[in-house]
Amino acid sequence: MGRKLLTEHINVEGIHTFDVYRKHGGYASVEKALKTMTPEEVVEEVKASGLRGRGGAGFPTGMKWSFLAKPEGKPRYLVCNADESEPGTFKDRYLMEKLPHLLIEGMITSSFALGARTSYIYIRGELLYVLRILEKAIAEAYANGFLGENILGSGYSLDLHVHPGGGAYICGEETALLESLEGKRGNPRNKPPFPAVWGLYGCPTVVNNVESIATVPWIVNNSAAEYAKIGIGRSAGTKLISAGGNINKPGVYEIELGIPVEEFIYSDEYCGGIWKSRDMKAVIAGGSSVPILPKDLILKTANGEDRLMTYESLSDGGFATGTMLGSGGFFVMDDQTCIVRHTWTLARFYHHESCGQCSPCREGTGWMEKVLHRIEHGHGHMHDIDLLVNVAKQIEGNTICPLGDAAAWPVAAAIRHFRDEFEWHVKHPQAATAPGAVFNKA
Ligand code: L3W
Ligand code: SF4
Repeated sequence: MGRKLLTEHINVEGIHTFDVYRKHGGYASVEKALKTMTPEEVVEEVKASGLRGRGGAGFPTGMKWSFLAKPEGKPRYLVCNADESEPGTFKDRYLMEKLPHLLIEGMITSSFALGARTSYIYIRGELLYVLRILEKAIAEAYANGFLGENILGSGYSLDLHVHPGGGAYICGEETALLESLEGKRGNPRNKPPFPAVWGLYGCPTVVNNVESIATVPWIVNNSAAEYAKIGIGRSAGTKLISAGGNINKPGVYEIELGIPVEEFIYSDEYCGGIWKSRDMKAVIAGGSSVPILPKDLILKTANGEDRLMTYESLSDGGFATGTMLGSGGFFVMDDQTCIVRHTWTLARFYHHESCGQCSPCREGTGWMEKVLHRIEHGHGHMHDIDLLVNVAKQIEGNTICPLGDAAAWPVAAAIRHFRDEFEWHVKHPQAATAPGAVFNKA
């Protein structure tokens, strides 16, 4: 059994309540940090742990914290990005629903480290029931002296608010989130300046994912050195993986970074293999925004070694032969899955969610969706396949925020690895559009 740093107590009855959480060691990091450490020492500890952002980009958390500007007379903010909307990703929802106090504890300890006096959890609007759970837990934390004025007599004060989004995927992008939190339309800003310099209301702000913040208590309680021992190299610690698709045991798993992908998919401790004893066709390893890989490439790296569940191993060889750990949305497809239909569905999603600010994304996502629709529905031409590759290339790297890349990569990767499936749809429109029809190489 791998180590569980976040989810060790997740199934304890009543763990969502303050009393039970406290009995299981909850809020110890707040006591330790506020009573025995300086904010700078907490930042240094997180930096030394090697923790990387768990929202998708994997940016070192402690480094982001140390970039936070400290101008005279301006407040600093910590904002938790709980706008989990990435298709295939549902680990933050699980964590907040089951362990709301873990996130609140992480918010207090992290806010102390950053010198924030007001902090926010921006939660996906559709997760209204989780918002209620968090609000109740926050009220308990206030009632027990862990939030509000002069926490534990330390002289440090913090107010924590939960704010629901309005249902737009783009508000998971950190600067769109900040715009939305300010009450405006959630349009991403140009970066730089990064939020660490110009964030909420023009003030220095750290935006961190739920899982990243929930990891801070363990690091403060057990030390950076202990955390860095878990995992492999620059992929330290554990990671929550949302496992879905055609597997026997879908769910959220906390894994030690570094286990082989094959073990994750086929062992009974995790996904339990492919359902109905079918063969595996492909995997999206890090949420819908990352390149899809066929079976042989998800199990082995470009050098023929076992591919591991780490940031480095999953991206080995670049996008030609690798993918990304991303947000940890691990989606497995069996041999009965139609890649063309799957790609069209994703393209439809990104087109719908594009905010429309930049033309390569606004127009390009629409074109990709239309062309994929006609291939999937039996009206495609052979040149449409290269047209898709071309449009994806025009989007990639030419947009304000990563949504453009996120829309382009899955299309480009699907064609790179499954071109024969797209060609089959064009050559055999009637067969391809028959209900349940799937191209099968064999
Ligand atoms: C200060 C600098 N701060 C970078 C900060 C930056 C941000 C973080 C990472 O996209 C990815 C995206 C999705 N001074 C800095 C600096 N920072 N340089 O570091 O920044 P960046 O631009 O690499 O990424 P991002 O904009 O945060 C996130 C991918 O994640 N993804 C999406 C997941 C979606 C969810 C969801 O629904 N909630 O998780 C999945 O793979 O495509 O590539 O904080 O400010 N010099
Ligand atoms: Fe909006 Fe797309 Fe441009 Fe991002 S890339 S700012 S979603 S139009």
